[in-house]
Amino acid sequence: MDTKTSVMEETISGAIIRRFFEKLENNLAVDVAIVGAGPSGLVAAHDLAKAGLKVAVYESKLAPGGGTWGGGMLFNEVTVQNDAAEILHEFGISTRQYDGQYHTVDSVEMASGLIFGARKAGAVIFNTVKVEDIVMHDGVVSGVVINWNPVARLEMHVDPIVVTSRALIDGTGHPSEIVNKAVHKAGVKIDSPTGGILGERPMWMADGERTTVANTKRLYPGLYASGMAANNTQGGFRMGPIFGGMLKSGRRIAQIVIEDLAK
Ligand code: 48F
Repeated sequence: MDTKTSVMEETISGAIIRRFFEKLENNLAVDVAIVGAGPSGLVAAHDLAKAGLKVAVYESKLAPGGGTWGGGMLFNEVTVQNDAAEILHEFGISTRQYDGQYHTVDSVEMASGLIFGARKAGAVIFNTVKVEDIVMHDGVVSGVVINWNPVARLEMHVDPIVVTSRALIDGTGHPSEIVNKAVHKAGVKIDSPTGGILGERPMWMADGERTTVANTKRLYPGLYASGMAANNTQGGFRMGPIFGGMLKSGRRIAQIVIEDLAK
C-alpha cells in the first residue's frame, strides 16, 4: 500500500474539516448577521467588517453575488450612477463612463470584486447556507437559524443550528424573506406605514433608485433591511439593472448598524 498517498488524503481532508469548523465555531455569536450576498449585503458586509465588527454573511446559493452576475437579461453589463461608481472604485472594480451620469460595469467583475472586497475586509461568507428562521429574545431579533440549502431544497427533516447576532440585516432581495419571518411568524410590527410589508411595486427606475436608499432603515429592534428587501418592505418601485441604489443602500445600512451598536 502506498502510505504516502493515504497520508496526503488524510491531511487534505483534515485540513478542510478543521479549518471549516474553526470558522464556524468562531462565528456562533456575531455582531452582524447578513442574509443574502447580493450587492447591498456585500457592501454592508465590507463596511461593517472594516469598522471592526464581527460579520457573517449567509448565502443560500453556491455563488455569492445575488442578482449581479446576469447583468440585464443575461447581457453581462450593469449600470451605476456616477456617485455609486465611487463605491465600486473603492473595491478596485473598474467602470466605464457612459452618457455623463452613468457608468457601465462588467457584471462578472462587479460580483467577484464585491465578494472579494467583503471577504478581505474581514467578513466571513457562508455560502450554500440558507437562513430558515430568526431568533427572538424578549422582543428583540437576536439571531439566525441556519441549515444547508440542499437540505432545505430536498425537504429533509433535519434540525438546523443557530447563530446569535446583535444586528440582523435582511439582504435577501425581492422577497425580503427575513422580514417576512418577523412579520408573519413572530407577529411583529415593523417600521413601515402599515406596520407590515407593503410589497414591491412595478418598474420605475428613477423612483426605485431614490427610495431604495430612503427605505433603508432599522425595522424592528435587532432587525434591518438593505437593497430590494428594504424596498419591498416599504412598497418601493423596482428598478432593474441599475445598481447604484443597491450599493448605496448597503453603505447606508452599515452606517445605521454601526451607530446603533455603538449606543
Ligand atoms: O437579490 P440580491 O442581489 O439582493 P440585493 O442586494 O440586490 C438586488 C439586485 O440584485 C437586483 C435589483 C437591482 O436593481 O433589483 O435584484 O437587494 O441578492 C439576494 C441574495 O440573497 C440570497 C439569494 O440567493 C441572493 O443571492 N438569499 C435569499 N434568501 C436567502 C438567501 C435565505 N433565506 N438565506 C440565505 N440567502
